[in-house]
Parts: sequence; structure tokens; C-alpha cells
Amino acid sequence: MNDRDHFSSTTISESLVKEKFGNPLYYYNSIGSTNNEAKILAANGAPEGSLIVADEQTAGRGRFNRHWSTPKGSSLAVSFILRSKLSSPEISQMPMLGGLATAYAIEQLCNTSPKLKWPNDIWIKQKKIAGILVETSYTEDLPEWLILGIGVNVNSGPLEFTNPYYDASCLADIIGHKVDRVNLLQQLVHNVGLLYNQLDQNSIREEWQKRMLWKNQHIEVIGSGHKPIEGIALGVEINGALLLQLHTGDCIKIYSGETRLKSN
Ligand code: BTX
Repeated sequence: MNDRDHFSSTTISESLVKEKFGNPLYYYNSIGSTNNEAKILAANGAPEGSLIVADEQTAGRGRFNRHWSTPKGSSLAVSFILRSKLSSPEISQMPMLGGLATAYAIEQLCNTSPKLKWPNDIWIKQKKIAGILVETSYTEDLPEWLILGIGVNVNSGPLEFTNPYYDASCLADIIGHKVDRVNLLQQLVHNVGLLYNQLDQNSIREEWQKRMLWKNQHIEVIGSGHKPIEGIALGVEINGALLLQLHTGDCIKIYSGETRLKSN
């Protein structure tokens, strides 16, 4: 591959012609956040399957408004607008669906095996490579639309990255050569389309769990609404809740938080 890849509105839309999602395609050379743009478009009636893609994000967001770095010309930053499958159980599976679709695309194109870190990260070789951000809008308690945002470090890692708890990397550094972003995006869009038909089935949970980081290991869960909780990570429920076995032997379900490995 050349140093400059061929990531553009034309090459992307051509690659997505046969895909369930990606039409219409909104492509930006640079934007604040694809999820923010997707929200505006969704509020203005953009249809199911609309896809927002940017070559650079200047204000990319993670959960809890944390910064997400998307350097120009080297990452994937995409947001899907989804409307049809919006029952509560299906919405709760969307972070798992996004993680699994990303893991499959990496497995298919990079010949490496990503791990899924509860609730929304993709890690390879103990480093964070990608993240998922799902946001939903409700009108009178009914879901109106959902944004599935996915960020992947493809040919460069994040800029100015400091995190005391983990390291980050990119696919190219892990596999030793550059990755074609158009191909990776096409595979990702394809996988989201396939998995969308499997929502509310056990298969998404099972496949996610096969790739679960720190399964059966001693972890702690840090959450905004509770004190850190330690236990053994047993797996996930069909709605994405983490199953944690406490030292008492009791098993509890956790719906949000951050996981860290505990050294024994
Ligand atoms: P998160 O809250 O789990 O991760 C945010 C944390 O990850 C930050 O606090 C920082 O430490 C670290 N971080 C920042 N940038 C990177 C990076 N490029 N690689 C690895 N670690 C990083 C994860 O949230 C969800 C991210 C979703 C990003 C997509 S991109 C398309 C869409 N648009 C948008 O604004 N967000 C989503």
C-alpha cells in the first residue's frame, strides 16, 4: 500500500454498494464528532442505515464525554444511524454488536485475534485499539433513533495519549504493515448489517463472550454509581450486563462501569 491510502467519499461509497447500510453516506475530511453529526442528521429525519464517516475528528468523544483521538488519514471514525430494531433488549445489545462487528473485521483482514473488553473496548495484545459509543434518543419514553459510533486506530495510534491504566496502539503496529481503511470499513459495515439481523438471539452474546478479555479472571469494576467491586468475570448476559462472581460466591449483574484486571 502507498503511504497515502485512497480513503474518499467515492471509494467508500463504491465499496458499500452491495451493503445493507451506508446509504446515504455522509463523508467529511474533518469534523468535530461523527456521533454529534449523526445526531443532528437523525433528528432531521435521516433514514435507517445512514452512515457518517470522517477522515479526522477534532472533538471525537468516548463515554462520559471523554476525548477520543482520531488523527487525520489513519483511523476509522464512523457512526451508523439506526431506527428499526429499537426494543429495549435490542438496544442493550448494540455495544456488543459494535464490538463484535469490529472484532470480526479485524480478524478477517488482519489475521489477528482481538479481545473484547467489557463494556465497549477492543484490545489486542493488552492494548486498546478501538472503542464503541452507542447513544439513543427517546421521545416520550420510546426510542426514536440510535447512533452506533465506532472508532478504530488503523495506521496510527492516538495522539497525546496518556492513561494511567492501559496503553493504546493501532492495527499497523501490531501486524507490521499498513491496513487499507476502505477495505476495513467495508468489512465493518458488512458485519454490522449481518449482526443486526441476529439481534435478540443468543449468538451475539456467545460470540462476544468467546472473545472476552479477562474471562474467568479476577477484576474490579469501577462505576459512577457504586464503589469498586471485585470478583471473577464470568461472562455477559444477553442484554450485555457483566456477570461477576463475588468472593462470597454470589453472582451479580453489573450494567455500567469500567473494568480493570486485579493483580492477585
Ligand atoms: P471510552 O470512554 O471507553 O474511551 C475513552 C478513553 O480512551 C479516553 O479517556 C482515553 O484515555 C482513551 N483514548 C482516547 N483516544 C483513544 C484512541 N484513539 N485509542 C485508544 N484509546 C483512546 C470509547 O470510549 C468509545 C470511543 C468511540 C469513538 C467513536 S469514533 C466515531 C464516533 N464519533 C465519536 O465522537 N465517537 C465515536
